[in-house]
Amino acid sequence: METIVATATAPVKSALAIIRVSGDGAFSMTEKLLGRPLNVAEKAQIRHGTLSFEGKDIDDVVLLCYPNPHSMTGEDVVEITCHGSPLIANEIVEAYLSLGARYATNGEFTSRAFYNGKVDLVQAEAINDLINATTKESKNVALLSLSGQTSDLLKPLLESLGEMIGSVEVGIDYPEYDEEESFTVNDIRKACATLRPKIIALIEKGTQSRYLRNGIDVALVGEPNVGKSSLLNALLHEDKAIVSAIPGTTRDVVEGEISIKGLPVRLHDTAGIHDTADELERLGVERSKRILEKAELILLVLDAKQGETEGTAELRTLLKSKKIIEIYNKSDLISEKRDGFCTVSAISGDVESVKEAIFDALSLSEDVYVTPALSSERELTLLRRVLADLDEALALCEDGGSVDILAVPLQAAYNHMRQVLGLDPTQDFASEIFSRFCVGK
Ligand SMILES: Nc1nc2c(ncn2[C@@H]2O[C@H](COP(=O)(O)OP(=O)(O)OP(=O)(O)O)[C@@H](O)[C@H]2O)c(=O)[nH]1
Ligand SMILES: [Mg+2]
Repeated sequence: METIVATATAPVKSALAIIRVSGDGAFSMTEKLLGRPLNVAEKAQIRHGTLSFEGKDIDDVVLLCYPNPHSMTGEDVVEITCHGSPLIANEIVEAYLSLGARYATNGEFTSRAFYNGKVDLVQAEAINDLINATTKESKNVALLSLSGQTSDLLKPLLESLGEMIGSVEVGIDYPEYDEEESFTVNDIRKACATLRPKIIALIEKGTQSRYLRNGIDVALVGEPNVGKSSLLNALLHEDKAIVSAIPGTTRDVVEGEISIKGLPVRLHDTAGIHDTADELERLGVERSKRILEKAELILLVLDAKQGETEGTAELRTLLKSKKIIEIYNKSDLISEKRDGFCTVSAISGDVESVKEAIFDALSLSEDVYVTPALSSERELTLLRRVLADLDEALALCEDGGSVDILAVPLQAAYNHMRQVLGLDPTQDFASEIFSRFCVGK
């Protein structure tokens, strides 16, 4: 394979930097820069020395040499640890480029690992999740996927579907042969009916885990002056959004992120939604409406003293397809709390119940933190297709379809399941995934 090179650490001053080289020329190029043979045996070896190019020393480095196939990519790999100056790291990369290596594209190290069978697609995606995780809990779940535990959820289902298809095909190809062994329509119906709830459970678990992995967008919405920005600031413990007694203070969407029991929650404070002749305010209201579309959860803020207003009723109609939590703010101005509502005082910082309400609204099960799940959009889309294929097979069973007609949706379900693991790697979907990685991964 062509030799690729990239810096694996961020281009900032630090104690150390790491450069990664992978491919057929990884060892020979390194030997040229080191001025002596690496003598890499069967297992990973450590070397140290000075790298120089065209008669000039670049840096004293430590080299980790991994011979194929015992490396991350499955190819010969050298990881160079140098002093952490971006200038040194660049010089080393340039030296390899001059010797014929090519700069790695986004995610190319991981994609080589995938194509060389070192990781499946679920594990490859987990590498990206692990690095991008913003809470300890989402990092832990990514680690489970990387270890292969997530892929293992699917493998037994894939096997049983594979067996079913195998025997359906025997029945089609050799109708006269061993009738005992081949599946009848009734057997297929039973097998699909057993598989179906398992796929549904995987989708449900994945959807929940997705919240943990990607976080959720929560919009603070309400009439002007009810205290949306004050609530944002109280939740963030930060004086982020401007607060004033003048209605229409917030024009732009103000954002901040908090972690609620490890769930990354992105809060979006919006302009008070109402009809206004003020051009700037109107633009703010439009922007707020766009945020409402993408938010998974809405905090509909009301002024506890004012209570229900016409504007709030209109907002509720506008948001009827959304999950809403109603928050009565300014509880310090009323003498009695409203039962059954989330009543808070942003000004006094008493907003813990809002965090609890956000968490409860998602009904996350406890095990979402500790068990693996197929939770990327790609994985969930494919699982939904598997479910649709099984439903089609079941519908054909009901219609009295023959075994050979049933083979079509069963094969489709099988292929979609294999695609989750990347077992039929086609350039298209795999390369789309790796393009989301950064260079050096
Ligand atoms: N007494 C009391 N006043 C509050 C509370 N929260 C906010 N306020 C006051 O209400 C006024 C409006 O607060 P903001 O946070 O700017 O309200 P908003 O909903 O963001 O307003 P717009 O951005 O104009 O839509 C300010 O004077 C705040 O000090 C509260 O819990 N109690
Ligand atoms: Mg505001």
